[in-house]
Amino acid sequence: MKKRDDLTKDLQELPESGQSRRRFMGAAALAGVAGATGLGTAVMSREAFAAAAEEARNKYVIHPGELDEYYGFWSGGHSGEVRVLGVPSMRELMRIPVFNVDSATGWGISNESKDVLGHDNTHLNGDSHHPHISMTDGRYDGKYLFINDKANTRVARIRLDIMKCDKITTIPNVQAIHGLRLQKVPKTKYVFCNAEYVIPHPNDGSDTSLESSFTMFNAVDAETMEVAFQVIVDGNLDNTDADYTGKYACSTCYNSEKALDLAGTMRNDRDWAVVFNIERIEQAVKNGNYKTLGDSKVPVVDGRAGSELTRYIPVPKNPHGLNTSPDGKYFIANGKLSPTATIIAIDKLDDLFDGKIEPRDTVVGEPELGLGPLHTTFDGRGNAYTTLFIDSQVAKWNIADAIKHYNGEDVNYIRQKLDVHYQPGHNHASLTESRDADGKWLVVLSKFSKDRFLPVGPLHAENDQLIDISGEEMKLVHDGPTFAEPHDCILVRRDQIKTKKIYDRNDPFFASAREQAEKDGVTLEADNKVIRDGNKVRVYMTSIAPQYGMTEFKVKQGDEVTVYVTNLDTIEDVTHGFCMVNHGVSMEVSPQQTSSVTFKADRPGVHWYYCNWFCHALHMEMRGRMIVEKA
Ligand code: K7E
Ligand code: CUA
Ligand code: CA
Repeated sequence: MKKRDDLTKDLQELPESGQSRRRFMGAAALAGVAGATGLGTAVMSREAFAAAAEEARNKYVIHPGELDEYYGFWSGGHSGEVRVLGVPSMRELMRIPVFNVDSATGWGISNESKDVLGHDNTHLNGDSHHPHISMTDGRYDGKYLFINDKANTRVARIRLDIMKCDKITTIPNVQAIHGLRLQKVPKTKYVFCNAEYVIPHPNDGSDTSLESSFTMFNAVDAETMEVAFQVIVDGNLDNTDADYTGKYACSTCYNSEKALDLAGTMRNDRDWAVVFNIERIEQAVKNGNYKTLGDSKVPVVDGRAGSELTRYIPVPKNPHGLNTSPDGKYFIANGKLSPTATIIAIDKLDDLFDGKIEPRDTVVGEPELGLGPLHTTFDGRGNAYTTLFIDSQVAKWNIADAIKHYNGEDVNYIRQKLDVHYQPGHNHASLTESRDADGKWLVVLSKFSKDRFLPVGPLHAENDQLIDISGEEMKLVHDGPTFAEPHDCILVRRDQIKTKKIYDRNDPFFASAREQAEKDGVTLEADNKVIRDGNKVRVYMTSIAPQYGMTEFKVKQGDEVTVYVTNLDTIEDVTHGFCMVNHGVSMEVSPQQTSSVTFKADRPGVHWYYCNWFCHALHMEMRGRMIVEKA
């Protein structure tokens, strides 16, 4: 095998001389389409360049009034949210607040969002990394999107029909949920998620030693959002993915050393990928072969070395991403500190669990790709695309050829390396996590943008790049700045998502408001009433553009006031808001939605409320007064 440096030089399709890297980058978005011939030649005529640019534009520009072919769901990293983009235009369509507080929609402020987040409001932040869409028989079914919160050890579910978060579960007994993937077959019964850090058990300060510390692999029931089981593992856990039989999930571990310091985490030449036998785990739980930890009732099984529930496959140093190929054949563990990716054959796992072969016998390839392989994605045509963090490149390689090479054949499995800008984390090809992987678009989430956009101070945007992978060559067609910090995204065909245009009046999202109204003898859709219940006051009002059903209501100083607003408009897009001035109160009320918010009326006098979603020519006039009588 050639030395890595030679390989890289051979495969660099970009000339190192002739034009400066800086100048190249400026032209890259347009010139990408010119491919090897155009770019590889130092001189390209102005006409050829313009023609290439025009071709590129027509391919990815969605003209005004046209719709994108794909929905993209982006994690928002430590912004705590999820973003919806159209692909290939890369235009942001919506933001879905999840673990964060959002002033516009009132997420974290309204009662309906607090029902989801928890009314104690203990956390205002989150760190969402991995958005994944529920599946039936290995295909996106468009029902839910699940996402992890590393910051506060949670998993959230978003209903894709209304694009709102409807459930959040805190995973007990562990810290920092990172890798998250879904069972693909026969359907998404479980949300698999990795807790990254080891903690002592019990974690009550009595013992902080590493000997009593471990972490766990977790399965959350996708419908109930309750934790179905937890599996104790050796080492730690990073990323995960599931197979296409429903039987196995696999996670990477970068800290087999269980080290506390950086150098320690790099001590071993190999860490591992741990494979979970879901059937056996379910059986163990059914047979009562589990324990519980602390106050939690979640069944905990032991999957440490020697267990029949897991197998540990050694892979090179500090692996990161773990990706299942869409043909269902392989788990691919990305090397990070090793320039390799490890190809694990899923059809050998039965034998591994039956003790017929050794863990490394499941490895059928270990291609050398470049420096810092983090995540791999697929085009459904047998090629894989791996981000190289340190090299700032995406390596396109052929899986079958990598396997041949591993078996001693003299074949070159690298198809192309493309510069990205800069330091890519995840990449994601259209429909890649499903049987429908269609190999059209590749999104690369670059962690650094440096000089790609107008400077905005020391804090930089990141750079999400769009690459056309429909042909033989990868072609960069778009740069898009994003705010902190999308780790991952998922692209689904637009017909795989069916959204509601207006709310259904029986939507469970505001069922608690309906229940309370029924107890108060109030009809949400018709009544404008103030109900007093001790020092609790419930104000029910309707809204039709551009008016609230009530332009004034009276309460007493010290009352706890809950305002319910029901939007009677039935016209798509006519959303109202409710903002109580100087009370930190704001919320969205979309057509046919009921929203509510609770606050303290602690200051006597006049307090204006107004509609803060532009709804009508007389939107400014949509307002009213809360009169607070002195106690
Ligand atoms: Cu690589 Cu959290 Cu998926 Cu970031 S993880 S990049
Ligand atoms: Cu209603 Cu603005
Ligand atoms: Ca390690």
